[in-house]
Amino acid sequence: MKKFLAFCLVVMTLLTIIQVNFLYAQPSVKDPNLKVKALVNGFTFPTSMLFLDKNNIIVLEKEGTVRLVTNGILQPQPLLSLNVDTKNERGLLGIERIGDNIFLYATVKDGQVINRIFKYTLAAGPKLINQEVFKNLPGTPGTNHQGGKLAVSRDGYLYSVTGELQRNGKDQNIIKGPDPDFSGAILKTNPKDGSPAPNNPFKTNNSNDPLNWYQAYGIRNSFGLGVDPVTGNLWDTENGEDSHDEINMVSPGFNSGWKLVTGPISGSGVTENDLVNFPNSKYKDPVLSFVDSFGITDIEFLNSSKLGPDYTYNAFVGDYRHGNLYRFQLNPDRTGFKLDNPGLEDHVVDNSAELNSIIFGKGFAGITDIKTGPDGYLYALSFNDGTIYKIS
Ligand SMILES: [Ca+2]
Ligand SMILES: [Ca+2]
Ligand SMILES: [Ca+2]
Repeated sequence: MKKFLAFCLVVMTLLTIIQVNFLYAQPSVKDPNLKVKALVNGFTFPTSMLFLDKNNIIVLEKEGTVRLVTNGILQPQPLLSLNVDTKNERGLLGIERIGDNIFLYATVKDGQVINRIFKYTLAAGPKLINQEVFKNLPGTPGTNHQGGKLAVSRDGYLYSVTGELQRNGKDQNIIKGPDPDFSGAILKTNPKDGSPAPNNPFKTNNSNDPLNWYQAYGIRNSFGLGVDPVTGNLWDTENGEDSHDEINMVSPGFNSGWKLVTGPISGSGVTENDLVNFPNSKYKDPVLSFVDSFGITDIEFLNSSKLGPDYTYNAFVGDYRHGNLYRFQLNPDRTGFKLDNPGLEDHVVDNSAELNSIIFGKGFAGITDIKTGPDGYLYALSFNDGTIYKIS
């Protein structure tokens, strides 16, 4: 009987693999000089990845497992298994490295549900040791909009983003709402001790005031942070409620406008005076927004010339629902995109013709992370087929 059950399990696993391969077509890229191929698969709902060096990649699975890929092979033994809350968008979400420290962003239960940034020491093996609680962030009441992406500034500080969590405070541009509480915000933090980065835009007299850590607020939800390697500017992506996913350049003090504004403020029925305006804050329209909301996810600036001069330092953006990878060249001062495709002069993607004009690749099963690899090629992590794709 046991043998028969084991046999059934094998058959079911094989059927699942066949079904997954059948459901998700092989992705492709438009440029005939480039190709996309699966580097490694077998992940369960992967959310973020980190290249440790040219041989090792760490991949996070939403359910709390930290996986290691060595020389293209997924190692059976996980680096770590965290006990995380996985309801809806909660889970193990973001990873970054600063020097010998690895930071992980995860939703955990500690009395109540919170988002927590853990700090580890990266040891030989590789191994993650010396777990510390680096920062506690809110995780309720919303089970969606946890944020979770991490990024490293050019001057070595840690960026993190937490979504609005269905809160209604000053962070959400509700003037009479509760004071800032780390929701709907992008933070810039000293990786050594968790203190605010020294040049943050909102300095207050109360050292416990969350505003001390802020780079930006009025963020609805973000699945993407990216640092432009040429300028050091931080960019984010945000998801709209039922319209206007956004791509933004995040200057220090940026107010993205939620929950009074998504997309351009001109169509929102409010003015900048209706928003919560902290001293040194600045509302700005998105560099580009999408009338249709389909889950714009990660943003990466290709930090290499390996795909040819036309692609060097271009911005690549993924989405969840269509499985597309979009590509943008930047304007001369790199504060926005070169938008000469017909219909994009209004900085809004209104229809499928405009959308098609920015598609670089398609057929991915929900992109959650995009990275420049140590070899200079572009890598995309695909959520529903659990695969890392390489574009070369
Ligand atoms: Ca906005
Ligand atoms: Ca348009
Ligand atoms: Ca990324």
